[in-house]
Amino acid sequence: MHVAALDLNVLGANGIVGAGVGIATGAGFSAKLRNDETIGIAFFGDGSVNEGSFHEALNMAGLWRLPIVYVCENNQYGLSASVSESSAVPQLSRRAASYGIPGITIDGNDVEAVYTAVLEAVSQARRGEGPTFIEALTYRWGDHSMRGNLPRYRTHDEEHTWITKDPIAQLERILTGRGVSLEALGSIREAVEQELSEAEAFAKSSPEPDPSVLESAVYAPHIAAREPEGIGEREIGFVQALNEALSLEMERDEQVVLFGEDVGKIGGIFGVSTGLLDRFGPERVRDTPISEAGIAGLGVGAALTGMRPVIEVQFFDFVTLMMDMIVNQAAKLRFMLGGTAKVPLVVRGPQGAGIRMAAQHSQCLETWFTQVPGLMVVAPSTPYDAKGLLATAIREDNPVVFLEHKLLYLTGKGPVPEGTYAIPFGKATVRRRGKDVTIVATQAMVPRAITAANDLARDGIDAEVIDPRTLWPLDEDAILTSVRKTHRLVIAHEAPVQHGFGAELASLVQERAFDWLDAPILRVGAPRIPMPYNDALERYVIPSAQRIAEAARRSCEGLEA
Ligand SMILES: Cc1ncc(C[n+]2csc(CCOP(=O)(O)OP(=O)(O)O)c2C)c(N)n1
Ligand SMILES: [Mg+2]
Repeated sequence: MHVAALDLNVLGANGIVGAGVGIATGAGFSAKLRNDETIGIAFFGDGSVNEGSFHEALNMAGLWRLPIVYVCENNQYGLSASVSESSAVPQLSRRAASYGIPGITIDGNDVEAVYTAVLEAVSQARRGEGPTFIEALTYRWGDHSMRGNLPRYRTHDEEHTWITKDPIAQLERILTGRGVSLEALGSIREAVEQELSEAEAFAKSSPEPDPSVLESAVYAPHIAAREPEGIGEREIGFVQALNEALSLEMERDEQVVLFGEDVGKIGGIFGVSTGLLDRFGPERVRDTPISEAGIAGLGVGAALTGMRPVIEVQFFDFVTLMMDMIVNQAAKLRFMLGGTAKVPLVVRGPQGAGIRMAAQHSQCLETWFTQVPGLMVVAPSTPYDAKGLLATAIREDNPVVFLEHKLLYLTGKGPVPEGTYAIPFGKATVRRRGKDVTIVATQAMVPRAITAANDLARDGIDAEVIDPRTLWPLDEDAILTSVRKTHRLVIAHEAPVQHGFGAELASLVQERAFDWLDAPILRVGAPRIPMPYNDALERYVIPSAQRIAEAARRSCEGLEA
C-alpha cells in the first residue's frame, strides 16, 4: 500500500478502494492548471467503479476535460464478489459514457493492445482532448491477499482458463514469432528475477526501524509565522477578513487555488470569496458540482502535486461526505510515504448554530478532526485571527481543517491590519485577564464567555478568558499557566458536552495541574440533542453567556471575595 515514488510522480497505491481515482483526478487538475505536458493516470480495480468517489471524480474530469487516463484492471473480482455480482452493467467501460468520457474495453493480457490504447489515451489527454477510460480485461490468479483462510469462490476450470492466457507467456510467443531469440528473452527474465531477489534481500537485511522515526513523519515542518506589531484601527467583519486572507494569499502565491460549491460566481453563500473569481479567473477560483467527495479528492490530488488548494465545505455538516479524503488520505499520506509527501490542503467552511439552520446545517464538529494525527485544526473567533490564521493555514505544508463559525460571520467588526500577516498556530490568546477562574472558550463561545466574565465581575468574580484559537496544535501552556494562577477551570464550547473538546482540556489540566485545582473542572456545552430548527429551542440548546457565568459561579463557590 505504501509504494510510491513522489520524485517520479508515482503518487502511491491506496488502502481505500477507489480513493486513488479521486487523487489522480486532482493530479490531472493540477496538470491542467500548470498547463504543462503532465497528465494523470489512475490504475484501479473493477471494485473501484462502484464507489461514489469514482463517479464524482469522473464527472469532474469529463466536465473540465482534465488530462487524465483511467485504467481499470478488470480482473473479474473484487475480493470474492465477481463483476457480474457487483455491477448492473457488465461492460464497465460503458460507465464512462455517463460522464462524457470515451470508454473502451481491451484485452488486458495483450501487452501490445494495452500499450496502444494507453498511448492513444495519453496523446489525447496531452492534446487537451480530455480523459479516456480504458477497461483492461484480465484475471487475478491467486487470492485477493496472502490471507489463505478464505473459502474458495472460483472454480478450478475458470482459474485454469485464465492461466493459459498468461500475458507474459503470450508476449514471449509474439516476440519469438518476430524473431527475438529465446536466449534474449531468458536474459530479460533472469535480469528481472535478479532485481526482485536483490530487492527482497535488501528488505530482509535492512534493520527494523526505530520508533523515533514515527513522529517526524506525521507533519511537515511548520512555517514560522509572527504576528504583526500593531493591529491598527481599521475595523472589518469576519467575512471580509477571510476574504482578504484568501485574496492576499492568492496574490502572493499562484499555486493557491480555491474551489467548492458556489464559491465563484456568487462568492460563496456567505460571501467569503466575493470578488475572487473576477480577480483571479475561473481556473483558480472554480465553482464545482455538488460533489463533496470529488472536491476533496481533487484537493488532495492537487495538494500532492504542487498546488495549495483551499476547498470550501458549504456547511461543515457536509464534511461527512469528504471524510475519507480528509482523514484517510490528507492526514495519512505523508506518514504512509515515510514522511516525504506534503499535503498543503485547507478545508474551510462554516460550522455551528445560531442562525436557525437546524440539525444538518449547524453542528460543531471539531473533535472529529482534533483526534486525527496529521491534521491541524483551527477555530478563530475574531476577524483579526480569522485573517491571520487563514494565511498561516494556506502557507502550511500540512492539511488544515479551518472552522469558521457562521454566527461570527454575522456579528461585530474588529480591528484588522490591511496588509498580509500570518498568526502562528498553537498560540492561545488571553481575551480577558482575571485571577479567580479560567474560562477556556472556543469560537462563538468566546464573546459569550466575555459577556459572562463582565457579568461575574459585578459579583466580584474576576474571570480570565482564554481562546485557544487553534485546537491542534493546542497551546497547553497558556491554559495550564492560567489554571495554576486561578485554581479553577470552566470550559465552554458549543458542541455537546460529552466527548467534546472540553473533555480533552479537563484531562490535560487534571494530569498536569491537579495540585493547583481548588474546584472540580466544569464543562459547558450543548446537551446531547441535535440542533433544533425552532428559534426558542435552538436558543435552549446553544450554551448561553448565562450558563457559562453560572458554571463559573459554581466553580467559585466558597471563594473569598
Ligand atoms: C473502501 C474500501 N472498501 C473495502 C476495502 C477492502 N478491500 C480491499 S481490496 C478489496 C477488493 C478490491 O477489488 P478490486 O477493486 O477489483 O481490486 P483488485 O484487488 O481485484 O485488483 C476490498 C473489498 C477497502 N480496502 N476499501
Ligand atoms: Mg478486481
